Amino acid sequence: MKKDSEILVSIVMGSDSDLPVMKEAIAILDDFNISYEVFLTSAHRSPGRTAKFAKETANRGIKVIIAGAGAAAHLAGVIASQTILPVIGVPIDATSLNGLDALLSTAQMPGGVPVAVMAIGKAGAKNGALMAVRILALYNEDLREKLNAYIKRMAKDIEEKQDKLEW
Ligand code: RP5
Repeated sequence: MKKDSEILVSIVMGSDSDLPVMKEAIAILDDFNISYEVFLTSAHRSPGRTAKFAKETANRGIKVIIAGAGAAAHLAGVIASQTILPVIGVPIDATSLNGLDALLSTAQMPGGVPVAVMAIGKAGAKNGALMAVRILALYNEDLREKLNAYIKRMAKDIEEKQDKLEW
């Protein structure tokens, strides 16, 4: 268990059913060796716990929050309304609307309370973590090098796939 002062990113989820999607974010933070916590709270089912978490994050040394939620997803927005930390929202495809509900609920914030919204589902969770890495890399040379290496590796992967492509 990491001490609070060592945790840079908080991954928050509205339900344990969001974990399979949010594992994409966890994998990226592991890759970049960034310390994180995973916190379960719901804007609707546990509003008091969510408010307490949001108000305490900045004082705990957390730098970025990634909030994943599905359905009428208010988690990222409610957290953003109670902290000055950057909040990245990940809409999760949890209902028969396939995440469109969560996308709109997360993105359509009123002016004054920003949430950086990613794509629906696993790509969004992965990009949420990569966005957190980019924010942290602003003040960290080592992370900048890792990010550049990650981007080069993606391009190389495409070239290698081209070489193996059969049609
Ligand atoms: C949201 O409702 C959660 O973030 C989850 O995506 C969705 C469904 O939750 P469960 O009914 O699976 O717990 O608040």
